This record gives sequence, C-alpha cells and structure tokens, in this order.
Amino acid sequence: RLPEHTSVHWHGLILPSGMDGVGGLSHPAIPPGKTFVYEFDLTKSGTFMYHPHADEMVQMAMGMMGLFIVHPRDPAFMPVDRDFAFLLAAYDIDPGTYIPRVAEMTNFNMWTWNSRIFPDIDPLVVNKGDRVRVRCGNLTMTNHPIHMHGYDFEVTCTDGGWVPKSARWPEVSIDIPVGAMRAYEFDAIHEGDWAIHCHKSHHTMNAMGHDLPTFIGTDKRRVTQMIRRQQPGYMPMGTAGMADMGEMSMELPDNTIPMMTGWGPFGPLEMGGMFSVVKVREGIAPDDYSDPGWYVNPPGTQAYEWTGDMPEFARADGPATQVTPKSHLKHDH
Ligand SMILES: [Cu+2]
Repeated sequence: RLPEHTSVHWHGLILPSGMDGVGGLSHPAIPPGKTFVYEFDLTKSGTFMYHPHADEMVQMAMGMMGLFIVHPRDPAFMPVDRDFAFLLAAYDIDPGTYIPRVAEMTNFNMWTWNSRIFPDIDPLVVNKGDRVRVRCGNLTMTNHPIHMHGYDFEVTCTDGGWVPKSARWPEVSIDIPVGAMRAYEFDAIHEGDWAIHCHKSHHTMNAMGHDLPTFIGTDKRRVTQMIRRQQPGYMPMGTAGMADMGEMSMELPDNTIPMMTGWGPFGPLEMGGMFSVVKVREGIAPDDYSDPGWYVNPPGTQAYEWTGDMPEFARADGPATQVTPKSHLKHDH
C-alpha cells in the first residue's frame, strides 16, 4: 500500500540469493499495490532484523523495520528466564510536526528503542536470580554504546551467531555497531533500580533547538531585566547548566516532549531518548512484568550529605604545588 516500490531484506538470515530482498538485485522491487512472497528455511537461531532495501533512506527514516527472532529448536540450549529485545531506531521529527524528515543523514533528534523514547519505555522487570538476556539491534545510522549499571555481563550472541563460552569477555557497556545486533546476558544477583542507556549523552535527550548557545557561568541579571520590559514572564535559563530545563514545565507545541524529563523517587531524572531502568526485585513471578515501583534502598546503602570538614582543593599557586625550577629544565633541543 506504499505509494512507491519497496522490498524486504532479511538481515543476517542465511537464504537463497533470490530471497535476499535487495530491490533490483535479488528480484524486481515490489510495485505499489503488489504482494511478493519470500520463502526460505530458518537454518539457525538468533536475533535478526528486516528492513526495505529499496529507497532505503526514506522508508527506514519513516520506521519500516523490525526484529526477526528465531528461538533455538532445543529449549535446553542457552535458556534464560527473561528475554528483552530492543530495536534501535532514530527519527528526525521537528517539534510540533508529525512526519519524520526523510532526507536526514546525521541530525536525528528522536533516539528510540522499539520506536519509544524515555519516559515511555517500560522498565525491564527482573526477578532476583533470573538469567537475563538483552538483545539490541541497531538500524540507525550511528553506533550506540549501551551501558547497564550495577552489573557486568557477557555478549552471548551477534547477528552472526551465538558466541561460544570460551570466546566471551566481561563488559559493562557494549557498542552496537550500525547494522548489527548484540545480545548480552547476566545473572540478576544485585537487587535495585539500575539505569540502562545509550552512553552518547545526546541520545538520552529528546528534541531540542540545536543552535542553543551555552550560557553556563554568565550573569544574565541585567539582560533579564531588559528583556522583561518587553516580555514580562521571561526566565533566564541555562546559566548553571541545562538541568533547569528538565525541572521546568515549559509550554511545548503538540507532538513533542521536553528535551530532558522523567521523575524518580528523589527528583527529576533529566533524561530522554534511549534510557530505561532495570528493576531487580525478589519474589517477582515468572510471567510478571508489571512495574514494581521504585527500589527502597536498605538503611546505610544510599549516598548522603557530608557535613564535616572538606580538604583544601589543589591550586596551581598553592604551597603544595611544586613547580620545577627553571634552572632544572634542560635546553638541549
Ligand atoms: Cu546512542
């Protein structure tokens, strides 16, 4: 039903050349209004992806893509208790508009997991002691270092196949290259609320004005008075950092959300985009994925304010800073 031709490429699957779905190469592109059949045997288990291979940039910019998960025929092969899957996709949607910009190559502003952004990505709810797998397939045009707090884990599968035990090494962040999938596994032995996010900080933010000047450290009091003569409600922003944008609720156009948002038990989270929380709790039933609420830190296990003496911080001209006397410097070059 598309107004233009398309095709479906089966990323990572082993299949006959004519079923590979590259429009014009594997078969004629599928014309508007027509239906084509792809037929092939699934020769291996794992996590694969599918997407058009015809006017790819436009059709993928508008979200035509998906995960293709093949479970092992033998249920005893690498069993897990919880199996999460994310397809990473990026969109460029100007605030207040509804159609993604399709000619975009680098400047995306919506970084999504399964086409959702924080705070609308569900938490990953896990029972303490579960064996957990997280699969991340990347069909954006940049890499995403996925970082999970509180654990170390091992990559157990790529879209090329399962990684044998002898070839795994521990990680806390795993880079998902462009056009690739990584699955990692861990034993959920640490209770808590653990952040999981892309480590590119602009990927844990939502749409913003990209020509935002940096005002950190500037004194805007005088200019604020002058602007308020014209616009009485004017609020100076960004002088301590950009966190005030997460705390303030500014009026936004329809179909967009704040750049930094979300609330935790202790205040604003100032996140967006590719961010969620792994919630590990005791006594969660095998089929229960409902949000257990915020983790209650046991007494004595939460960061607290220090009110005692603080050490002097080092200064270049302080007595503790030793400067090499000029006479000790060699001038042999
Ligand atoms: Cu990212």
